[in-house]
Amino acid sequence: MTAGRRLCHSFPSSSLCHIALPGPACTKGALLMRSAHHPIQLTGSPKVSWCLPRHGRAKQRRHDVDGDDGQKWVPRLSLSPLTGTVCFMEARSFPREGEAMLRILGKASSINVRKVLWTCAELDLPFEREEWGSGFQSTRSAEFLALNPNAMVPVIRDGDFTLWESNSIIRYLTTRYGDGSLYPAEARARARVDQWIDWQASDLNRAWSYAFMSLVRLSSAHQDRQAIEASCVEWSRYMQILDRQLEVTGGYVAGSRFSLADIPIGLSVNRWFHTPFERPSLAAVSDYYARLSERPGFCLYGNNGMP
Ligand SMILES: N[C@@H](CCC(=O)N[C@@H](CS)C(=O)NCC(=O)O)C(=O)O
Repeated sequence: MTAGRRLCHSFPSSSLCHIALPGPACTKGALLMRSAHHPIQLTGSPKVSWCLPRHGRAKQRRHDVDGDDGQKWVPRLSLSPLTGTVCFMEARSFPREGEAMLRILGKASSINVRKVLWTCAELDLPFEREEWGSGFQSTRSAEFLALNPNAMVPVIRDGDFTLWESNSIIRYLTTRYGDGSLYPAEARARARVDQWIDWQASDLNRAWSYAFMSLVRLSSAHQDRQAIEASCVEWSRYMQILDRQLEVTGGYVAGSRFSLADIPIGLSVNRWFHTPFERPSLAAVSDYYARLSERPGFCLYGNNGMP
């Protein structure tokens, strides 16, 4: 899927909004609507019109739009975090008929692939997934190594653009397809999100590595008792840092609202709860896990029984 032109409309206070899609523009597009307190009317060429109920809440509906110039458009509505009403809308072109959809290469059991899958769910981004990695197609094949010389999943192919490294992929997808709410553009807000994403990939990941390989993967190369103990102690120490952060925000890792950082961190918390060892009790982490479990994307790809 490739991004095309964007139309953006803000309408903070009007009670009836008219959005003109560029015409002739729509063919088999989808109108993706979330909840709204104001009626919204979309008009396009050919004419598209649609109204949301005044008191609609947390609804998500798709409507096909037919057009005639080979382009698809996806209007999106965003809600104001303060009022809960629609405050912003953008329409984005889908690829032309016959263009490739986003491809994700990697097995669904991989924590790094699951970061990408959950991000797509948060973005309502359609994708095709192919099974690559141990147990499936080999990442050591010439075909795969040409995409990622590290022989690791995930890899994405977005049209003619190939990218590896899970955290770079989720940043790319939210930058290209998001509306700024998951991955803010403002420098300090973005840096705060990046800080936790990088912390997960470096310190936290390194801390759990030996214990996870031993206790979950049952690797014969990871059975040294002292090394397991040391890894568990270090992992717990980092989780206490996370617990203190969550006590401060009272919500999510980078602040009071869900952000891109919650995807790698949420998957890590899921791993913490699914690894069999004596964990210290961390109240804020437990509350956070419950909060994340209300999100459909996390239920599908995070808290789905896999460590
Ligand atoms: N830093 C990489 C690490 C990727 C990674 O470790 N992938 C594992 C699966 S979680 C892998 O590809 N293992 C080899 C295999 O399954 O064949 C990323 O974040 O994308």
